[in-house]
Amino acid sequence: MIPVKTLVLAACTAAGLMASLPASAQFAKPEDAIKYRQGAFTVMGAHFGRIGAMVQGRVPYDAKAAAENADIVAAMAKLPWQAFGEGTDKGAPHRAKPEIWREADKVKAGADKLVADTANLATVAKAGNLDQLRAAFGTVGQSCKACHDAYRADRYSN
Ligand code: ASC
Repeated sequence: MIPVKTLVLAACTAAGLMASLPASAQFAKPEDAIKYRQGAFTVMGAHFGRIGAMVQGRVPYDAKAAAENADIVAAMAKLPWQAFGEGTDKGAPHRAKPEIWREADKVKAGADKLVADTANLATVAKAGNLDQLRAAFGTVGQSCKACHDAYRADRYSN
């Protein structure tokens, strides 16, 4: 048996090393990166969709709920990009086209635009005006779509 103290020390050392690595390297294996970015997109989409239901009149406008959802969207928008590192095109089924690893500048520009647009969505949502929220929602939706059109495949890889 390995003493618990040794295990704890090893775990802390590993965690410390991970923390000092660049964000792109903070995944033990490609599958972890793929699941991480898919998780961020899934959560982002779920909360963006709740705002969509309000701006499209499918559920009543609730300013507080909209602001909470927008904060989550803005937080999630920052996360997926670090998980598209080299070697993360294989390891689990996904829908990222190979171009995403070849067009780093364009992808970065799209990611930066999404981060800016979702930050604006969160700011606007706090102001409590449905028409402004609808406009900011539309801008974010265009950002989502631009990258999906360019970089999201119709089918999952395997
Ligand atoms: C959503 C969602 C997306 C975007 C996109 C906008 O609600 O889940 O991926 O909007 O469809 O074009």
